[in-house]
Amino acid sequence: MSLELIYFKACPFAQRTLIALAGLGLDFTKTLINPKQKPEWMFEVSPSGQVPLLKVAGQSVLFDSSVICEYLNDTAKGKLLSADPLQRAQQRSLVEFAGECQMAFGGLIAAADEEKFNQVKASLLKKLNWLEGQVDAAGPLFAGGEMTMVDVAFAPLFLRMEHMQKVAVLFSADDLPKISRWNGAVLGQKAVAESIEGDFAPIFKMVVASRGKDGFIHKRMS
Ligand SMILES: N[C@@H](CCC(=O)N[C@@H](CS)C(=O)NCC(=O)O)C(=O)O
Repeated sequence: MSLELIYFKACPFAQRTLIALAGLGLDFTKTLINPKQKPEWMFEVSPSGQVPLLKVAGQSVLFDSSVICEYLNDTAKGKLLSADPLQRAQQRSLVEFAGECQMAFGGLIAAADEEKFNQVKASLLKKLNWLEGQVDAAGPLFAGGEMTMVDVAFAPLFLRMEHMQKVAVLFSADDLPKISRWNGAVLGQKAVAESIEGDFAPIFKMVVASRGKDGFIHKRMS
């Protein structure tokens, strides 16, 4: 069955699906869309006009990264999600939470000045402090040695946080030791590396220039 991923290069939600595809070893094709020139057909298959989209067997289209990742896992009979209903639901909750953290991170990029940046940072850190208590004590990944959907969902955020930390400190390894270790382990995963096309630094720069033009981070990067 053919799988075609429709995506934007800079989209963290699309990156989740790329990680799942690579991690599960599935064959697929990619169709890159320019977010400023979305083709008309996108709105026919996606009510929000958002990526990622997954076209299955050339006809059925799925939208929303968590749904796509779950479908990919089921199709490949993967182990990214637990077979136990309660554990699976807990993983799904964390995938949703990863989306909330990602949105908060978007607020850092958009922050107009340092005061706003610090406000958004405090709210993101509150979420990360809670998350710190959920991470497996032995690691290296969220729930131990095997990659799960929780790792897949947080990987795009960790990649972006790594680039943000080069211009504005969010937290140190002493503040969030388990997350810091987990972050490093996730970014070291082959599937995560494969989901990044070339150097991510210019992609991050482009996102900052477009979503946070003349804002606190944009000025620091220029
Ligand atoms: N909940 C969605 C969010 C997807 C999303 O926010 N996609 C953004 C790019 S990162 C998008 O397509 N934005 C274009 C738009 O809203 O017009 C998912 O997980 O797939």
